[in-house]
Amino acid sequence: GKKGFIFDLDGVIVDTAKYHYLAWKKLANQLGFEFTPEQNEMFKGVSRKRCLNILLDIGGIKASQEQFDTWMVDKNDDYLEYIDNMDESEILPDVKKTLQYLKENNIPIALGSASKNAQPILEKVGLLHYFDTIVDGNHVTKAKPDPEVFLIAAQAIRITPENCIVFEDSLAGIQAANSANMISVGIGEHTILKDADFVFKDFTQISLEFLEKLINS
Ligand code: B16
Ligand code: MG
Repeated sequence: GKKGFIFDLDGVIVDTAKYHYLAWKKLANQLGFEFTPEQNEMFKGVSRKRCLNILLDIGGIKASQEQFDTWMVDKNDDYLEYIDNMDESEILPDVKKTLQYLKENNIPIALGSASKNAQPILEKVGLLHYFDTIVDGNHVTKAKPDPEVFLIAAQAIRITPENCIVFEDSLAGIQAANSANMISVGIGEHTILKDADFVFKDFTQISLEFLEKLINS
C-alpha cells in the first residue's frame, strides 16, 4: 500500500531539548535546587505538565494548583524566548534532504509531537510547508507511549497504520509507534531505542536507498 511518513519534532528534526533544559533548569534554580542534563533525559517526549510534576518531585516541592499553573507559564515563556531566536541552521543534519526526497516522491508527511509549540518551531526553521498535517500536544489527550498522536496523524494523511513509518528519538515514542502497528525508526542510541525496527545515529546515516526500500516495501 501507499506509505506515509511521520516525524517526531524534538530530537528528530531539531534539537530543542537543550532549550527545554535551560528553561527547566532556570525554574529549578529559582526554586532552590539543581537540575542536571542527565535528569533532562527523562523529559524527552514527555508532556510539559508531566515534566513539571517530575521536576517538583526532584526538588521535593509540593505546589498549590495556582503555583503549578504559574510555573508552567513561566517555563514556557522562557522556552518561547529561545525558540524566537531559532532559524534554519538548527535543522538537524540531512533532515531537510529527507523531507525533500519524500516530497519529490509525493509521499504524505505528518508531524507527531508532544509539543504544544510545534507549529511555531517549524515556521521558525522554515520547514512548515513540507508537512501535510501537524498533530501535536494541542490535539492529543493521551501522551506517548500511547499511540494516539500517531494514529491521528495517520488518519489525517489517509494512510493505514501498517503503512506508516515513524521517526522517533524517545523510547516512549518508539513504543507508541509499535503499538500503533507502524514501522518504527529510532534516531539515537541502540541501547536506549532497542524496541525500534531500525535505529540510526542521525539522518546522515539514512540513505535514499533505505527510504526507497521503505516506500516500496
Ligand atoms: P511543550 P517531541 C516534546 O517534543 C519534548 O521532547 C519534551 O521534552 C517536551 O516536554 C514536550 O515536547 C512538550 O513540549 O512544552 O513545547 O509543549 O519530542 O514529542 O517533539
Ligand atoms: Mg522527541
